[in-house]
Amino acid sequence: MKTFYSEAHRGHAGHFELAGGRLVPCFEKPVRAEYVRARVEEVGLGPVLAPKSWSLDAAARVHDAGYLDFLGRAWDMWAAEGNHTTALAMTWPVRGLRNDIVPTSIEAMLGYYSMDAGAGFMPGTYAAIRGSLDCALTAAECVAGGEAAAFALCRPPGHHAGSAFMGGYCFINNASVAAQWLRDNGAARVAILDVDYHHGNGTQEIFYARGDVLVCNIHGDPNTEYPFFLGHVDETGTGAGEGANANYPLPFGTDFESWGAALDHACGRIEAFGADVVVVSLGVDTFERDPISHFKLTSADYPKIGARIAKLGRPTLFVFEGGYAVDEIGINAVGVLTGFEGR
Ligand code: SP5
Ligand code: ZN
Repeated sequence: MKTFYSEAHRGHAGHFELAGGRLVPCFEKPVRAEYVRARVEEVGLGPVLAPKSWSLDAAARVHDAGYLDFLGRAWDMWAAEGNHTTALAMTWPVRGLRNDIVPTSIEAMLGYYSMDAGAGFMPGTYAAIRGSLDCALTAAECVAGGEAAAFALCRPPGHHAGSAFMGGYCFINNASVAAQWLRDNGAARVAILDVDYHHGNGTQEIFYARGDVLVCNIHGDPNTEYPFFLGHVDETGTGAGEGANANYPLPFGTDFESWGAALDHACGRIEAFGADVVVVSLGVDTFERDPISHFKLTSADYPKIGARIAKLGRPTLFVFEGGYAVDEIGINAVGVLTGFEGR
């Protein structure tokens, strides 16, 4: 299968993030995409191609216009105030504060348009966001054009980004934009299967009231794991979307036996739904040695994930999300893809 990769991701290189009350080096760093790309080449998965350039029209189908505008201006506004390092939010409009007035200063806008302090802006961040989006859309176009599968090697990732907020290293929800683009270009029913360790709260929010896009998430139990405030089993969709959202929260220490049973169940849902195309939010932070996660999948398990998804027999778009055990990230992510191809 083809891989789409944009060099622009390299300019999104934050220095630090807040974790455990300290500033620590960013887990989400450029070398992640480089290792995955190197592994794609090493195993001969297929060509690694630069994506086409896309306008924001497709993104605007799932994201708020003011939010997209903010993404394009955030770094310049931050730098204009004399800042030189990562732009991070620190104040949020939680319960009891007003969120009906879009603020005008960069410090306020960072909080207004984010769910946490986990998505920082650097000078090259916006170009990286656009390059990541371009990868998702160009790969979606391949799948819509009749290819069995394509891999969008997106960085930054996307699944925590909601219609009007960033967070968890994510800015534009690449998988959601691609899913909507597939809906707008011939697919009547789309399934999103999110196998990243963290619940894809942004994806769930975007499609929660929609019956034409099934969202299935297998993830760490939100009672104890980021993003904490979404991802419980009782979230099954609303209105026309009732029954079109499925969450599989699993406890710390989950191994492939239990994780694979959840995957099997989710695949059953996708079959019953009758998806025309499957979008996989492919995070590999389920790995036993991931530095920020608590599942116990091994490198030998990833090809089995791909093989199970292939059994669905549907055109499949893989969109890269998380995974922070940098040494193994290529083996694990590409393991899913080679497993899908049956080799
Ligand atoms: C796309 C994706 O996987 N985003 C994940 C965002 C996770 N943000 C919370 C990170 C918490 C890190 N805790 C570090 C503990 C290290 N011992
Ligand atoms: Zn994750």
